[in-house]
Amino acid sequence: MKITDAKVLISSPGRNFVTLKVYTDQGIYGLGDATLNGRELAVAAYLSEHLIPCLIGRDPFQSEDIWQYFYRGAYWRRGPVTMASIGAIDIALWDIKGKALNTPVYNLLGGKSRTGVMVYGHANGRDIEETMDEVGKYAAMGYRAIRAQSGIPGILSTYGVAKDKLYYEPAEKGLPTENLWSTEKYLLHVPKLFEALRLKFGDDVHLLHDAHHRLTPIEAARLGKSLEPYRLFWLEDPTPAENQASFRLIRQHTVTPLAVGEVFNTIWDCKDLVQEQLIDFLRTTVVHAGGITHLRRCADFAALYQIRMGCHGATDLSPVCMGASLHFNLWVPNFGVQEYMRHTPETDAVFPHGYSFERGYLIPGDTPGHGVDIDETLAAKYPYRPAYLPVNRLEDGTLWHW
Ligand code: CS2
Ligand code: MG
Repeated sequence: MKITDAKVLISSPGRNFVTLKVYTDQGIYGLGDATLNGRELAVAAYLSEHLIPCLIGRDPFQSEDIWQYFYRGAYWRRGPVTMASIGAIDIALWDIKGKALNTPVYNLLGGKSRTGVMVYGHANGRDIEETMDEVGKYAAMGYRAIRAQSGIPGILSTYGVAKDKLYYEPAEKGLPTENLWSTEKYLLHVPKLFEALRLKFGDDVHLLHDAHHRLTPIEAARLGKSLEPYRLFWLEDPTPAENQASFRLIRQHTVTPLAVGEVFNTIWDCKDLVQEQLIDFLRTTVVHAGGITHLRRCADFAALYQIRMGCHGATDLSPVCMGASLHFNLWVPNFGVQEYMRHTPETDAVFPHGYSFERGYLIPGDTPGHGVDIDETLAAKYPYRPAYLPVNRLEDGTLWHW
């Protein structure tokens, strides 16, 4: 089999998605997600200008060699743009292989290790009351794991707290907006939220929280410690992880489980965190970690240290990424949970897919490949619109962690 062509499709059915379509000489095509929130066109250009010309003529079954060729051959290794581009190609090649062999991708990885993929939903509200109501709605929908974020008294708008509840979108149209942030107010508020949630919902539901890299290590340690009575499933991104050693300080003070990695793109980003057992869940996902080929390597490495996978699954990862991620998660032995922020009906219509939600689990379906397609005619009706994540400043104007 030979790759004959590939093209990049950019579409914005409510939010921007970059999709790679790879064609073969046997009439089979594969799809890969290449979306990098707020930097979409950089990945599109990297693929069209630099990778696609080198991809044509290769055998799609040699996905390992193609991965190594693009990773090692470029000389310039790693980084989100490079790795999302390689990731898109890799996802498309696994899709082609599954279709050619008439089997779902999870069978190529080693088959089912479980019957469904436990997912967590996003409950968020302006205050504790509204957040409790939202958690109640997710529990009623059958979710077994729920992430809770609440507005903070005295802070105008809080990242992660949205007007649209079921279809929360982190980026905003136009140039980046700026939010104000106060760590002091946040640290006082969050334990009150989780105390109220445990009182109302008891012990059966898994509760999660995302700190969005906003804290210093000692502040993160304090938050983890103050949340211990409420037994979180995880506390996510408590502090930025460029300096992986920061997590030693957090670990010295708290047993609240930690989840990190949605901004990671290679195994090197998590090397010390994993080897020193400084985290409990690795959140890197298929597209941003160079595809299934590299994410599998990260997961196997993490498994040696009893760290489980908890892949990022916000709305800015397209249904193509979600499809690939579900096959990966159905197989991966050290699975924890998968994030599931529901896509809008417009997005779902552009990306017809076989996965479905059942009683707190996503089931990938048995369609050959990863089971997600694109309706190109519909996609063409939604042209790209610039949109960015907000930027954060402290109350005195200091630029703060993302
Ligand atoms: C968040 C995301 O889902 C999460 O855990 O951190 O909303 C994240 O901010 C966006 O996906 C960034 O593009
Ligand atoms: Mg997050």
